[in-house]
Amino acid sequence: MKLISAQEVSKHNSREDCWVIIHDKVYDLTNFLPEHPGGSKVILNQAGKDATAVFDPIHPLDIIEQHLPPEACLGSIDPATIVKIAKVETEEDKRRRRANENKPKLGEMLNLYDFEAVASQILSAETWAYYSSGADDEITLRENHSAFQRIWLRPRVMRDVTHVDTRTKLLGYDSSFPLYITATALGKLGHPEGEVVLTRAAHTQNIIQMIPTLASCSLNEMTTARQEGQIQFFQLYVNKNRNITQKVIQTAEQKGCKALFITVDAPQLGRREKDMRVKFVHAPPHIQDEKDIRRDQGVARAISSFIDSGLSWKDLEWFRSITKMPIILKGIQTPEDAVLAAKYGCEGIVLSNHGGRQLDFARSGIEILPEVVEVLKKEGLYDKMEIYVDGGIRRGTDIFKAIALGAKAVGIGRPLLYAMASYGQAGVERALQLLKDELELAMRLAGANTLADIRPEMVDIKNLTDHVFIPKDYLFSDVYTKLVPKRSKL
Ligand code: 173
Repeated sequence: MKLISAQEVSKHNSREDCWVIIHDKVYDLTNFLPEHPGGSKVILNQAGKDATAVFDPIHPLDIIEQHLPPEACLGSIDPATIVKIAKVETEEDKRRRRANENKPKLGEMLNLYDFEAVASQILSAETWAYYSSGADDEITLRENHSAFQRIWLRPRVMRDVTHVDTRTKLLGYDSSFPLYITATALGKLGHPEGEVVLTRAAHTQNIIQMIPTLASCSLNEMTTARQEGQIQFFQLYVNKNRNITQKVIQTAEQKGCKALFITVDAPQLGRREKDMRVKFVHAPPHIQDEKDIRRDQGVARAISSFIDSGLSWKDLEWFRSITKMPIILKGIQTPEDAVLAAKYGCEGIVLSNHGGRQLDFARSGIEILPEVVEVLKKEGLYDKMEIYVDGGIRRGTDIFKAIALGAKAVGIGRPLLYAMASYGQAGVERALQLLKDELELAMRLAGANTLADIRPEMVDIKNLTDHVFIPKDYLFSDVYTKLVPKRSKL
């Protein structure tokens, strides 16, 4: 391959002539600029320079082969010509370095909020804003957890709880307890290795990982990181270009994914103002003119333009025709749609509002669970599908409540990203272990030896749909960041 000097690359630094270095290769991106889903501006900021550090968290490696013609790669950078510039530590870098050096020992993490508190200090302002944000006023984001606090327990005693077994099967696959790692985008913003860290932790803890369409790691990296016997599901964002959608689904299936979770609650991405706002604060002054500000909608919106807002029930037949994987709809929010999913033959549904990131004032998955179960039972459809719930799960008792109300398992997203960002694989493993231990304790104290013993009579839901009285959640309030981050005043 042709060797190109860094000095040569630096000359091609304009909209008309734009070269960048990514992983030691030189690319001519001039023609690609208008097509870049994240806009041309982010590429132009890197024109003539090494873009690897900016590229990596947002793009899986194989994206270059998929989207650029081979001739866009001009050659390799001549290593002898690279001038290493010592990185100057900014105030923000210093703050994060200190937070990392002074963080508590992993053993001091006693619950999921502890990880969240550490992550809020360690992550960059941009990543924290992106991961933690919810839609609009973040009412649903908070409601997802507070809904669990409107469910009280009715424990049974004297039941010989020497042995408690939390094991279950999800879509027929073993899981050490009724929880899976749900799909979350852009894992490398939290950890340099990205989603494969979750894959490894899922293996040691014997739980299932749902692989995201918009992971930082490539599908190949995540499926290759899987160990013998380990199970992965696949989360799909449906591309407007159905040829691409078909290829994505079939590749996931070939690479061993066992179920297809189609996200149905995001025909357009919600407004996450925390995510949008932080961009204005941190964007360099020359791109803060009004036109650019209006276009800058945060990282998620930039990379979500491919999602098909035309997705409809009639597409299910087509999905069925191109894959043998069971189909689960992720983001069902009413009994009406749960019934439709069953009638269309789906193997499962996830009662979810996308972690409070889509429609604000959508009700929580746990709140609609009893209604969904009741209606499905009435229609004779309850046994046709598995029901999952995600959003707001932070405690073993939350899992207990979901199982009591008829869920097969719960999904968990952000808390594991926070554990991964703070302590890597060991952090994720500890977070999962804590949840499992909490569930086991709740089962023992409530008199349930197995998941089948967790009965609807063990929960009191008479206040569940009451949205007036909400107990204050002190743990959450301590961690919750106001919409204008304090840090931005630095
Ligand atoms: O919630 C999200 O941030 C999300 O699902 C998403 C969707 C598209 C692009 C990036 C993230």
